[in-house]
Amino acid sequence: MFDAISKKLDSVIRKIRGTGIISEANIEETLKAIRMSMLEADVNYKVVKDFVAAVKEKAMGESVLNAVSPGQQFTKIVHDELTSFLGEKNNGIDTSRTTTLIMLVGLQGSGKTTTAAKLGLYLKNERKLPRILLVGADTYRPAAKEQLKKLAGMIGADFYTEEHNDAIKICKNAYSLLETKLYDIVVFDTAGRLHIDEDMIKEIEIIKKSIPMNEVFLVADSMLGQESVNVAKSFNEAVGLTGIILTKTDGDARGGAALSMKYVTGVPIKFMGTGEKADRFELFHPDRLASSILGMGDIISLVEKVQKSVTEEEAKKTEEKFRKATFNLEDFLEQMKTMKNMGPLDELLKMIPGAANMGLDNVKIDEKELKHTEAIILSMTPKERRRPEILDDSRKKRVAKGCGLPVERVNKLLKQFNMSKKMMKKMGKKTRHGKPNFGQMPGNFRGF
Ligand SMILES: Nc1nc2c(ncn2[C@@H]2O[C@H](COP(=O)(O)OP(=O)(O)OP(=O)(O)O)[C@@H](O)[C@H]2O)c(=O)[nH]1
Ligand SMILES: [Mg+2]
Repeated sequence: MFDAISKKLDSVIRKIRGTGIISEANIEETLKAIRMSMLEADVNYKVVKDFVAAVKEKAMGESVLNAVSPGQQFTKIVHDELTSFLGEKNNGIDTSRTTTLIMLVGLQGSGKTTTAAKLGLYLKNERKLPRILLVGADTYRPAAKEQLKKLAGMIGADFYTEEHNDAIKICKNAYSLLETKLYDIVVFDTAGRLHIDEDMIKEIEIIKKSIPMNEVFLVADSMLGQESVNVAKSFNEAVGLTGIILTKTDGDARGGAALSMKYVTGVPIKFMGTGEKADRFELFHPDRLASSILGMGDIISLVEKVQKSVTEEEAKKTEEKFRKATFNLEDFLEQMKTMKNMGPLDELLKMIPGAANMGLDNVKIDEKELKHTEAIILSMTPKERRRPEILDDSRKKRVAKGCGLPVERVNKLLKQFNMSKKMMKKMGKKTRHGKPNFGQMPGNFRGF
């Protein structure tokens, strides 16, 4: 859903990021392009206005730093503003209490009942909180309680409701169950209306006052468009929201309107629904979205993936080797093995910043090539692997024969190795100035 806004802003920012000199004219031009692309992505017009004004003010007011290019500096300003637009890093929900009480509110059909089950399943799996109670407090729609009961059964949660129309009483009685039974999570599913009306607001106001809710989440349909900002505002003023859950992000909404809710209300977007099934539910990552919008690739995911396959200590050792230029073919081989454990290379490539830009996102890495590289290195003596420079013509011939590949292939590998060694050394140095620490990544993608 956020692809459209990401692509549009990315192309605008990319243009200016590489710019060495920034004049008032090209700032104006870029701001205009930002404004257009945000409006096209359905971002609320007032939000766009504020956003652009804030970027402009900072861009004009900041003195030029020597260490980075003006384009980079400008990108940083946009990134900061984007973070305040989308929100800071998000952990979803604090579940450190004995019992976490969560109330879901929202318009009719926004996805509250489905989300009650999704949230339960998520907390059960991700937080290892097995004792879940879902409370059916929608007394307006006839089939609502039955729907929730079924979902509760599906996710292995308990269900509570009463056969009358007093939603407040149902919630209070459900809460008093806690005196005798321990639950980790209680989710209260409330009724929705087509439009925000007084009765509905009053009901959820009283429920909220009667029970010490830890979270009040607005469940908002991302297809709602521009109206979503007003909806979020009204609910927030009435009951004080602690978070927003965006549903139906798998649809074709442009996303901008939904994202505007956070900027207008200050209430963070916590989770998003990505499909009808109970497991189609994820934490919302504003920081990752901001990075991907600015074409930085899903660098955090990449780093996490790398961290899983390689310990910090190993990474440090590798980096040290790069810096001291003692990195040899044995390390190269080790590195390759680590990379193999990280999954398909083309998937990793997609996550590298700017990969799409370089046309790398569709590159299929030939696993056969990798095997050849491995075969060549394995045909070398340990001494040759440690000191590739001793490989003269006759040694190369021997290696080629040993692995059954032409000498040219051996030469190609050595050339690649030398190039990547040089490049990694350069990147390792940049680390000292606080630039991206690519040196810590064990995979030398470009080397193959
Ligand atoms: N594709 C998709 N469908 C969803 C998602 N979340 C909910 N739905 C669907 O949206 C419809 C409405 O969901 P409900 O959970 O019944 O919505 P509600 O807010 O409880 O509705 P009321 O109780 O009538 O106010 C159902 O058909 C759900 O399957 C989502 O993330 N993606
Ligand atoms: Mg419902």
